[in-house]
Amino acid sequence: MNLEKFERYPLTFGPTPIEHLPRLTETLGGKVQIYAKRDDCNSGLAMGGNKLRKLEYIVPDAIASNADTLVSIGGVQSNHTRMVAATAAKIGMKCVVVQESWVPHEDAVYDRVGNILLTRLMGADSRIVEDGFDIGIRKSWEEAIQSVKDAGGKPYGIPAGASVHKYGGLGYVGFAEEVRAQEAEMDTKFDYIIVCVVTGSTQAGMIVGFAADGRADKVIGIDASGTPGQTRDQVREIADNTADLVELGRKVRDDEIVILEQYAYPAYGVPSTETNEAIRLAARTEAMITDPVYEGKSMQGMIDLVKKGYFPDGSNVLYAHLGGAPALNGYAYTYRNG
Ligand code: 5PA
Repeated sequence: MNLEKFERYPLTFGPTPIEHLPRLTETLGGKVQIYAKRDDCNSGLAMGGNKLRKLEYIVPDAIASNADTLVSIGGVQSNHTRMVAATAAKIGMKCVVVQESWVPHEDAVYDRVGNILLTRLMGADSRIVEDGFDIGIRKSWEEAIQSVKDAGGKPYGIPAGASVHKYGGLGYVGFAEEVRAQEAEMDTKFDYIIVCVVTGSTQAGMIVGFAADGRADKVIGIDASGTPGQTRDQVREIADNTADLVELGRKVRDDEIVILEQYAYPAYGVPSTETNEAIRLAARTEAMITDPVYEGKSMQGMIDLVKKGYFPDGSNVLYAHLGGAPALNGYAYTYRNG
């Protein structure tokens, strides 16, 4: 495998810490050891998160294209558009982000706080549109790219979650290499990796990265999209493209793409009672903050799998914490009593 041949523009602090979660481990029975890899603490750029690993491999291409404006897309409380706005500010480009109405929200300040507040603060031109949830290539995004051209600018398009971008999967190949190095240092091996999946490049990158030592099928994707067929297809496409790029030397097998669909209910961006219980448990045992859209659902999935005995006794489970806490502000009413 060859990741080193790709240029990387540093946006993160470096390798993210792996920490043991002893109180969560004990609360869930103590038979499975739970650890977290803290990609939510990966950078000083506007609270960081998983998108920065991806964008590190995309920025050199954006700079080489002579673009002056990054153009991307997400929901109103998108973490990804916050990270694109941060990256644009950091590299001295302009930024246009389309914020689609992906979530049927109830909170009065949903479109003013959290991610979108930070995005606006960093100077991005944030455009709210009515279109509903869809992880694919969107007309609203293509129109935004065209609008930059019409105004005489040079756009560089980054699709939702930086996922179907040609280099979108590389960052999380790097995650797998980082975990292997940390395992050697810690003298610990992780038997399973838990990851939230929506637009797909985080898990697809991990699958390719962990395929290198034969454990891609131990990357357990917890779907939070509620459209798992489309997410799975996108993971497959990105994994194939990324495997070619880094010269994995073989195709990713179907059984190496593990996505559990049963935790995304009732809908993308809407937490269930069980999601909220998982968010509270992680907060109250480890002060580890997860959000109702993404990480709360993967936390819910991991907790349920531990309780059901999915992981054999003695397993070490690594929860990939991908960020996303700013969105909690858009759910102030839901959590008004904690
Ligand atoms: C997101 C995505 P993928 O999209 O790479 O599958 O990652 C899922 C994910 N955790 C997991 C957090 C905190 C995330 O932000 N967020 C999107 C966004 O617009 O923010 C791309 C959907």
